[in-house]
Amino acid sequence: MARREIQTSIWNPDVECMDPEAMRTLQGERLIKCVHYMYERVPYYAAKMKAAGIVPGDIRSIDDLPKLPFTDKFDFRDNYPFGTLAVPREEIVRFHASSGTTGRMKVVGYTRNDIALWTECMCRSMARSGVEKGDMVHIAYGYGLFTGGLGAHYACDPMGATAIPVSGGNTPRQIQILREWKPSVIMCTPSYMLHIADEMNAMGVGLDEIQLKTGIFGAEPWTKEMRDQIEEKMGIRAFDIYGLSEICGPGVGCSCDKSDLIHLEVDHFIPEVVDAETGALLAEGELGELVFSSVTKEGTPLLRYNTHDLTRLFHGKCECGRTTTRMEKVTGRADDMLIIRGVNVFPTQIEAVMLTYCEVEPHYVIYVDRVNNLDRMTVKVEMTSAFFSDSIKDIERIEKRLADDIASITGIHAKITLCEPRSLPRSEGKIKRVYDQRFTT
Ligand code: DLL
Repeated sequence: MARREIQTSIWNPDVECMDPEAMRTLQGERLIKCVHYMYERVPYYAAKMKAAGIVPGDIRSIDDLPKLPFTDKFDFRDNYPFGTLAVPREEIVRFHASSGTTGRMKVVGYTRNDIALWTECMCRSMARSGVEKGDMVHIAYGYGLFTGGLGAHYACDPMGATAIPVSGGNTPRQIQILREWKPSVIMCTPSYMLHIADEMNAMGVGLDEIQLKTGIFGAEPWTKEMRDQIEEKMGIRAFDIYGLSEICGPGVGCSCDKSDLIHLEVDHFIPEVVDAETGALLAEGELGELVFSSVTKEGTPLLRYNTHDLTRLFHGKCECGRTTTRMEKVTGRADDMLIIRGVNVFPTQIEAVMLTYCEVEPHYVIYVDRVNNLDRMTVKVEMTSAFFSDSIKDIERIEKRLADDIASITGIHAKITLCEPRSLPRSEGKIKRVYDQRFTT
């Protein structure tokens, strides 16, 4: 079925299409203000600056940013719950939090201005993805401490769009709403979109019964191959929205209709990409860890916060007319990287190979364990219903071909097991794809 037309727009052309030099000046001014603000109000960051022998006066322009010390998830852990706040708790109108690998939640406080700033950024993302006045927006990101649901929700009002706060879960009800209320926009994780698509198919709900035109997906790594599958299965355009709780939630950036790269809201969140080992600043186009300075936030501002997400940055004007820095799709974070027999492997590398096969579905799980001191990787992936009915010989043939193709990309030979359709676990939010049993007792 042909996709419905979408009309994208530029929410804030003054900023999104700003002359790059003027943007750097603006960033510099905001950075200088933020450094003073943090130094005076946030003891843990003042201590870091003192330890690095830096005073606020040392930061005179955007070029001085690399002089500043990094922040990390450990700063949230060490200052849990409210020690990262730059304002008295009474000025915070909302908290969000995300669970971290440190075992303690990363708690982020928003003042009224912070909520307004977040909303502005979300409006930019949504306009970029084809949301217009009058659209009905089905929000299937979770509502709660997770930022997905409420972040999307608050932008609907200024856009003149209607929010449907469905939240995640209860898939039959999601489908009922898609079919009976006919929203034009959906927002959820890409893995949940695929699950909804499969359930629609199983229930015999056709694309002619729904009226979605666009989807805004994020909160987890996903490949271009996964995007193509979503666009085809749902008959929509699929956009990539990026964000993290510590910086504001969704809306730190979003792709446009002219490229796969993600435009970042650089007037508020100054990006850098640094070498994972040395922390040295990397040049345009080099792969490294993404670092943000959220220079206009009041509640929990952060300077040089290392997200550990891996990407590359690109400057220069986009075909869509925007001039803001863009980043490559985040295909994983340094924490997601598996080291198998000394070789670095990202789950998204495996996904990209598998999704080129018409015999399998984009539902997979990766297990890693250790047998006789040797790492072993097993990938379970679902077959399509059509292929499932084929003979055992064909199944073995595809398993071998997949294993060979994955080995040629990653350098690791994985055991591939094709499973029955609809047999692997599904997710209603962020999906867990990797089960690493090597480090569990
Ligand atoms: O996932 C915020 C969000 C909600 C983004 C809804 C987009 C849509 P956290 O739970 O703090 O916040 O997780 C942040 O998720 O550092 C990335 O590793 C990953 N992530 C988020 N968006 C993308 C994306 C939300 N578009 C962490 N592509 C980030 C790849 C993403 N990874």
